[in-house]
Amino acid sequence: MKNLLNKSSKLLCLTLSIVLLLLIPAACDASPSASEMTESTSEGSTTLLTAVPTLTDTQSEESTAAPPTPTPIPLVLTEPFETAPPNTKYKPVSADQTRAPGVITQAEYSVTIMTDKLVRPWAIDVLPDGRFVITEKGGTLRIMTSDGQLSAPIGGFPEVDDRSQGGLLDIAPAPDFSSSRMLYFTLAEATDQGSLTAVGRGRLSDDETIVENFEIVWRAIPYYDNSAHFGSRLEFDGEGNLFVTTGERSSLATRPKAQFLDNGYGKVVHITPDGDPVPGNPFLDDPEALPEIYSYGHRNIQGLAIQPETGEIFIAEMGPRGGDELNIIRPGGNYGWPVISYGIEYSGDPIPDGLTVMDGMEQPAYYWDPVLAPAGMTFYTSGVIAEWQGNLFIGGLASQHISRLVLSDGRVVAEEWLLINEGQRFRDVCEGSDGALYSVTDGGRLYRIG
Ligand SMILES: [Ca+2]
Repeated sequence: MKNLLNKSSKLLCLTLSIVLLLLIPAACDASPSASEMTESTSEGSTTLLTAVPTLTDTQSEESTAAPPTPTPIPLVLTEPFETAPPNTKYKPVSADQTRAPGVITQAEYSVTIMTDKLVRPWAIDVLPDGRFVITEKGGTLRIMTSDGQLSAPIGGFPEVDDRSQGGLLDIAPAPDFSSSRMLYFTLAEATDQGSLTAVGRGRLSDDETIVENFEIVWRAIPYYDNSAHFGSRLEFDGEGNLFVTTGERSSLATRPKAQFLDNGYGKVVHITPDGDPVPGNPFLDDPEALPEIYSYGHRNIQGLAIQPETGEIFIAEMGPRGGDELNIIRPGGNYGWPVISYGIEYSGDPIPDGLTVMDGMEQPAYYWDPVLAPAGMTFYTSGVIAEWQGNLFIGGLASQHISRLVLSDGRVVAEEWLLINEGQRFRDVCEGSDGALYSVTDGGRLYRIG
């Protein structure tokens, strides 16, 4: 293992032109007690490994104990991290919609490369026992222990289209994994008719050498023969159903389908574990619509995270040249693509009429220009690094850093860039049971940050 100290704090402090102190109540509702949070900034992580409750522990605590008093977390704000000129001349609808003030983590943390032996990893998640499950794009699963021991590749999947942006994609252990051993995946299913984004599931065998009885439960129809914009992410909501994200398959022929409800392209869908529409879905009464659809008008969604306290659904989607978006998903919402966008074509042409706002279409909560190329993301819930609590961490591909977003009432109040000197495309981020962040990169690395 290679140990790297985070030096970005020092570098950025030199560039501080303005230091503001903003007091924001910590999102403490489902977090460790205020005293645990205070301890966590001054004590070693070894002690805290056992002090930090899991989300389940916390939720059960909530039912018996009074909510902890919110602790003010001072944010040291700086100039925005982004200094490059934007690709477009578009203006945000509000000043906080892009280029938020910079913020710098005050707590000390270390950055460790746990392994560099992964082969095109795409997603990382955590099992109830704290071990990590990691998908590899070519169609294999790996398991890693908290001390970095990596399993052999685990198979059992159908043929995936792993060209370009396809492959075995996201993973989510079933909420009852401890008893069922069921794992859920998204993948680019390869067939003679072309490929599509699919949701499948299988059981991790008792000896952990294969995913057994794999079956596909949902397909983002129709099939199409290319290898781009599959999305996708999936995550269980609080009721045991799945939110799943897709992409619009990139070509000029398929792009308009994001605006129509008769197909699975450029959508957030809400399905049961069997792949059926969830009762209450917004388009159940529309005979023209796929009943699984929850929101539409998306381009290519590779980031999904459900806010653990409010249940709000946050997604990050790839924009074209400029115009990467952070969206908070409203049932039935039209998120605009390809009618409105804060980006332009790679050629420099507008998309298609240079519109960024339209009645009946949702505005992004936040956008990036130039792009981050946002991939997997997670909310940080632990109290180990108290100032990160409630923040959203997003892996950046083109940008080659991890973006930390500080949120307040659904708005981005500050953004920090982490791991800016690693030269890695950060594909997914998750929170470990030890309260550290873990991230896999296209280069095959798994980082521990905490
Ligand atoms: Ca949009």
